[in-house]
Amino acid sequence: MGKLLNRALMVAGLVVASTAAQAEKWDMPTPYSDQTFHTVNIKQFADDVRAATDGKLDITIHSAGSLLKHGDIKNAIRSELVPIGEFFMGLLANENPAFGIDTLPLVATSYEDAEKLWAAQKPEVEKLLERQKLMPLFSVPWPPQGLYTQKEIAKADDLKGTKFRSYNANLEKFATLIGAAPTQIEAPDIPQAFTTGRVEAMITSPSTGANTKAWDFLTHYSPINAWVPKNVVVINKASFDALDEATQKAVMDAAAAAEKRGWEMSQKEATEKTKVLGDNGISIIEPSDVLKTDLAKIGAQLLEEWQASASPEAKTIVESYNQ
Ligand code: PCA
Repeated sequence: MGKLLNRALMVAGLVVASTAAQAEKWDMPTPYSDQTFHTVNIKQFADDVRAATDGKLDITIHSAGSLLKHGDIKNAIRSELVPIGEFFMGLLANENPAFGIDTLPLVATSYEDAEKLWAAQKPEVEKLLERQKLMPLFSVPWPPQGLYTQKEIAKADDLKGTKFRSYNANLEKFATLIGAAPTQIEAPDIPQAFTTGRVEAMITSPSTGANTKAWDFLTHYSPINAWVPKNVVVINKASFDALDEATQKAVMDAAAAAEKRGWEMSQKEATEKTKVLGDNGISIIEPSDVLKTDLAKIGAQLLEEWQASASPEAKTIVESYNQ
């Protein structure tokens, strides 16, 4: 809008209308529901950007896969169908193992390790995404992943033959190695998949268990803390470059705050949501030594297979993580 016209509008008292006309409106898809702490966090991110830019950049969150299917979000950002979005980083494990290293059993099982792993992973993820003209803005972990079942599991063999809900390639391999039958199901579809009998066990966080009301269809939870996977918020580089400098700074500042806040929220969730599971009648059972040993063996086997097919980027991550 021309300066003169702008001035005329101001004089006419139409400043609000003129600001609204200049506002950049962005749609931001996420596969996860509104109650999910990641979604609460990105809504705060959008609010922060809106406040810092006086409404010039107005980001609308579309939750639970309502705008785009999980598997389509990354490519939609790439083609600028949407400028920004959130997804499960390990969903790209098939594209490059570097994206899925945080979904390997027993590599990083605590928040401390997860933070170290992200520090090692981030430069490689940045490089890989840059080739697609994408930029990671921030990444937030889910609470450590636990085992949900319809009976008590004393050893890995007890899972043989179970129909197992999966969310990415590494979890699928894990389920196959324990002799279960994996099926890929998105988080919002979990309740229906269980009630219709498509699946009967899963590995996910206390957050997703509580958000999907796991007590309606599951009886046992075992905090095996197998891995600490992450979501990532990715932006299209051209969309970002098209913003003026002050707006770019607002986005980067809000992203840094969201990453910090998200890690804190995740840690709080781990305790709070485990309690919610128990309060709603799920038996929370510490894994037996036998089960732990079984899982460690399967984890080692998976890691070996993974290393045999690891990309140069993935190898770099492992080396820098192990240092
Ligand atoms: N919840 C998501 C990803 C990992 C998690 O804890 C899910 O189950 O799909």
